Amino acid sequence: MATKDYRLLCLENPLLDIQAVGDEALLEKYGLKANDAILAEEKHQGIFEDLLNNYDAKLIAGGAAQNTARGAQYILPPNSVVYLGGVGDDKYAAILHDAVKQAGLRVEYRVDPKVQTGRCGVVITGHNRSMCTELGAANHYDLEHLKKPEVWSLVENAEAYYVGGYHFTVCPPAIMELCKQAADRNKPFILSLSAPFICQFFKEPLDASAPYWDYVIGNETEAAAYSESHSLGLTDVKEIAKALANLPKINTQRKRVAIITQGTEPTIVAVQGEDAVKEYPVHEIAKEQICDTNGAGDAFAGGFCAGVVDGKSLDESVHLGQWLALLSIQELGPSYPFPKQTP
Ligand code: 26A
Repeated sequence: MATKDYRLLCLENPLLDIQAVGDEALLEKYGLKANDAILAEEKHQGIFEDLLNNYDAKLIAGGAAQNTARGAQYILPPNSVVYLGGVGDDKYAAILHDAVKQAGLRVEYRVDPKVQTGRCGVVITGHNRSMCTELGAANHYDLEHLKKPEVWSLVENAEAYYVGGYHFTVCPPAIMELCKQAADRNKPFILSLSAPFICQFFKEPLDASAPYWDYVIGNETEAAAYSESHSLGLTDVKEIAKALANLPKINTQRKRVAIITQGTEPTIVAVQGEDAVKEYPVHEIAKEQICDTNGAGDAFAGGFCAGVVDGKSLDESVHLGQWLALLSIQELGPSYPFPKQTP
């Protein structure tokens, strides 16, 4: 039976990844940690050219939630996912358009002709990835775009929302609009914590949205950053997941679920009001089969969202997430294999 189109609506920052295999010296030159995500400062400005000129960098469609949106669309029937964010009018935006077209993802970009499309320098060292982002036009996403009739009708039509926490640096009011849409109409709202710095430095808008989270997804470092920035005094990932699941909630028709991924370690899932925390071991894969881990977490979220939108059980949704993450780490950057594989 045909279902409704564009059931999942995603919002965040469309970026072009400039990704290369780097080394200690490169990380040191720009003061980067091996595994991190940060906003570019003055001292990082040269990194994009450096990666392109000296490290044979590849240009790959990125932006965390855009990767998730492509991932969910990879699994769901055609015309299931729509993605919102801000881009410029340049060759980088053209690359993004090509990538989302190939993925069958509908995008409604706010185009700012005066600002460059956002870039993310990705330095791969072993199984780590260090990301340094200059948001550019992505930083200019605004409520006005969200409220345009043709965009707002997509918001109203959607049956689930996915927001990447990175968007708290850009337009919290747009996030809150989606939160309220979800709660008012009992639709699931899914949030990714995205990066430790969001929990640390964007605590206020993050916390304002928390009562609306039906699902909150993060990894172990984000969970730890959340615990620390919120003075929970917890270090055990399971305990942090439980605390997240049991934060106050506005829509009481859905129990909140907190999902924490931990790379090759089991995925942790806590459900509001339930004492037991579940662990889902990840499927093993030979080290040689891993290309890089850039986008693994986004892929997990993509598979998981596809499950939620499709009415799958929590167990099945977690498995879909793990399955898609496994496919993604075998590709260059946050990508999925074509021709398509099926779960
Ligand atoms: C605001 N920041 C820092 C960001 C990002 C980001 N996406 C949105 N906003 N910093 C890195 N990324 C994306 O994360 C993906 C991997 O999870 C990168 O573009 C990369 O594709």
